[in-house]
Amino acid sequence: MPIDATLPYDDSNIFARILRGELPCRKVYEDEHVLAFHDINPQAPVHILVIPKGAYVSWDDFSERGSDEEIAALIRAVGKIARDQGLVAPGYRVLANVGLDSHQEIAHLHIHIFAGRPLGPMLA
Ligand code: DGP
Repeated sequence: MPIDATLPYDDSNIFARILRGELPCRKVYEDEHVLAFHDINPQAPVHILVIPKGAYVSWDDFSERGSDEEIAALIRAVGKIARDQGLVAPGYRVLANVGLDSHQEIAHLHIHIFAGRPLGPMLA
């Protein structure tokens, strides 16, 4: 079920549980502000989720309340992960769903990195 991105942060969501170590993940990258791991239901040969360690519902919430340091860390991490995974030359897609119409399902900001096959034109 898609979530309403205007609701307050609820730390019972799956990614908060992964951050607390209560659920496993296949980790790709971690630093002070960021964790990245493979998506459990990949939509492409490479499908990585990059999340801030701070408690943010969505890109909207993060862009408003996140510190400049956290925002820089997340954006730099996405670029670094893509470079480290060798995705720049073949190409990759970065996507963040926000709220109901986008079908955001987990109420903790996550950036999708898709790669590993031609991804086709952007969805409307
Ligand atoms: P979105 O629709 O943007 O909220 O994407 C949520 C993604 O999260 C979806 O691609 C599947 C993934 N996902 C859901 N539950 C888990 C989980 O427990 N572990 C991992 N690694 N990914 C999950």
